Amino acid sequence: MGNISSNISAFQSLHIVMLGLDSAGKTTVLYRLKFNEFVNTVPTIGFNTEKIKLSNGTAKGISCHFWDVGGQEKLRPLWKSYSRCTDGIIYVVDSVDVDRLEEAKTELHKVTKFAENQGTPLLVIANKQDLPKSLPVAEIEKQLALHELIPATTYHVQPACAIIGEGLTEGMDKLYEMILKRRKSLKQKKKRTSDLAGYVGR
Ligand code: G3D
Ligand code: MG
Repeated sequence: MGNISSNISAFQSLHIVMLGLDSAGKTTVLYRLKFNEFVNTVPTIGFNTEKIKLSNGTAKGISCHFWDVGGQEKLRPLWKSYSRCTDGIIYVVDSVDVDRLEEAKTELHKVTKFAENQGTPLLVIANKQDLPKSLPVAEIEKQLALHELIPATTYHVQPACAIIGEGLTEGMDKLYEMILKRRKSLKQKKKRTSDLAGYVGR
């Protein structure tokens, strides 16, 4: 891990966008990560943005610049520009809102298909696991058809309860791990291309 993590300096921020249908719990996740406590939210009109130094897990000390974009239908056209060329995408799902899982799936697949997002690591947060009727992670994964995402997408599904913060450290650690792996493989690819160019140029 030592070699890989040295690729992200203490002065560099990861750029992370948080998407998901309205009321999934995105803003609750954001402020839970920032203040380590529950903050009562109001529906997001536009976006919230916060720079947060992660305080737990293997990603502890890593700075992240989060963009939490409103999930109401009229705001979803904004998702394309906010998710462009980010280091990671967090997609928050309300695990109880069974009626809107199909809609959540459609919107997620749309986002991962944008050319600039291909290969961007994806953390799906199966939120509200504290509620009695919440669907288990395997069911969320199935209903969102994550196995049908374009092959370049690496993803992890994390059960969570944003209100008490359960699952968020594990989720961020997984996302960080996927981001490091991607950076490493992009670096290797670049090196191979330049080695090849050098060889051909001889
Ligand atoms: P959004 O930013 O995705 O639109 P919010 O969602 O963060 O504003 O949350 C929407 C509602 O879901 C809020 O309740 C919030 O407290 C609740 N919520 C968020 N995470 C959880 C969770 O893990 N468990 C439970 N039970 N509720 C959660 P209100 O009542 O303010 O609408
Ligand atoms: Mg919000």
